[in-house]
Amino acid sequence: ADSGDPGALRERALDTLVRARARTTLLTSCVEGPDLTGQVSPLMSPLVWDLAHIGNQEEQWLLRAVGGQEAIRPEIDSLYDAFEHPRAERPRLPLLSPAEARGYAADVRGRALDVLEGAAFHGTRLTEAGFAFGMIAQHEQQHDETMLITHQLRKGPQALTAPDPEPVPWFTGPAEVLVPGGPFTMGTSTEPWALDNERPAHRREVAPFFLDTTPVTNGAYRAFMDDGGYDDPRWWTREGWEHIRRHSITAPLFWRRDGGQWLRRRFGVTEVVPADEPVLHVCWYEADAYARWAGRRLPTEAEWEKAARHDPAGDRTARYPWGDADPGPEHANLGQRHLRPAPAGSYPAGESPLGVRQLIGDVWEWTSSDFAPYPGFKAFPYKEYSEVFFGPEYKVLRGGSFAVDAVACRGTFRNWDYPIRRQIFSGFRTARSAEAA
Ligand code: AVJ
Ligand code: FE
Repeated sequence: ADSGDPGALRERALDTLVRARARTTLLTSCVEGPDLTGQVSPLMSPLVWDLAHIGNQEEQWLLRAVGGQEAIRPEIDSLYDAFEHPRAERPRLPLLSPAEARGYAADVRGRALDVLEGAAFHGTRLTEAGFAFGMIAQHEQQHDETMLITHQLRKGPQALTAPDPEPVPWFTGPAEVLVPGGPFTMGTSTEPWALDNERPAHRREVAPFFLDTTPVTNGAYRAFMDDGGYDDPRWWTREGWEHIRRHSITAPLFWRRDGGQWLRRRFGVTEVVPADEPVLHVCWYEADAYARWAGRRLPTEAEWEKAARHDPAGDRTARYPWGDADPGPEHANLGQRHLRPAPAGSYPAGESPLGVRQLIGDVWEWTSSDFAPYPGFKAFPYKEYSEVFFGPEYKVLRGGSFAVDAVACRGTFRNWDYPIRRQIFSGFRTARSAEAA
């Protein structure tokens, strides 16, 4: 974790901002022309919108709020305000061109690094431990993940490459792990760059339950499909059933049947669906239906976090399943190092004290929980990050995916989306309550 040493904080902030910008640059320079300015789906922004929005958020928080500077181009704020313009209408706005957007983001970054140079890391909540710099690096990385989703949706030849994760032997450990009941500490009041919805730390009672050791694999999901899972209303909620019928959904997004096998399109390349990989691109309704078919259920958000952070030996709650160390390549598949999840059972060094694997990285995991504030929640620094989304229409996802950078991934980190969404890098694992003996 961070020391309070300003030199170390400055270096960490700089390193994190530089890493984010390298990824943004990669994602916005491997395609050109209409692939930057056009729209692949009404669900997504043109890549050039994300790029200038990243710069605009950085300008608002690091230059204006922290640095006390005047707006560079106040007239563009509204173009890049996510609430003023829904994604579907963004390609028709008078957006900055790719060259202008690059120039603007680079200009803002240059000035932001000057602000960082002279920043104090205490005094206000925004600057305490470099919070604003961490928040802006997380914001950029979140948009980098969004842009990677846009790349996955894009038709056309491959533009991105990355090495595959290490192959591992088929996982033969126990299918599930018993998480003992009792209270644990959920959320955080001490993680310096944790966002508002992760706060404050509070005690949560969780009844004993069993949790899958690994995320549900494509092979396991195929068994549900082959058993007629998509044709049997018993497994689906009413809304889920109506949704898959209306949209003729019969397989995860990007899958296509080819004779006896299933193929999927992955960043411009078609491949046979690998049986041992965590299932990806399923919506909450599909995850929930699979779990019911399997005689199980999705874990609650509190169950997920307890499995990821709580060590029953000593009643300790850690930052990550493996302890308090920042994520390294041995712990988890994060940061777009690979363009796919690693096989189920990978990363033994990242397992929890109870032996649960791949809670962090690989695939976002749907939970059964609605997105709601913790007791004592306070919106900070703006209501539009979390507060306006609280309510039953959003489901919580946990743990991050291969497309999430370590700066935006913690045992406490909360993501949310509509239960119909599946262009995101979403998978799941299942749970069951432990019966009282
Ligand atoms: C937390 C991923 C739901 O992408 O809508 C980006 C993150 N907030 N800019 C989103 C976010 C403002 C947010 N999610
Ligand atoms: Fe944003």
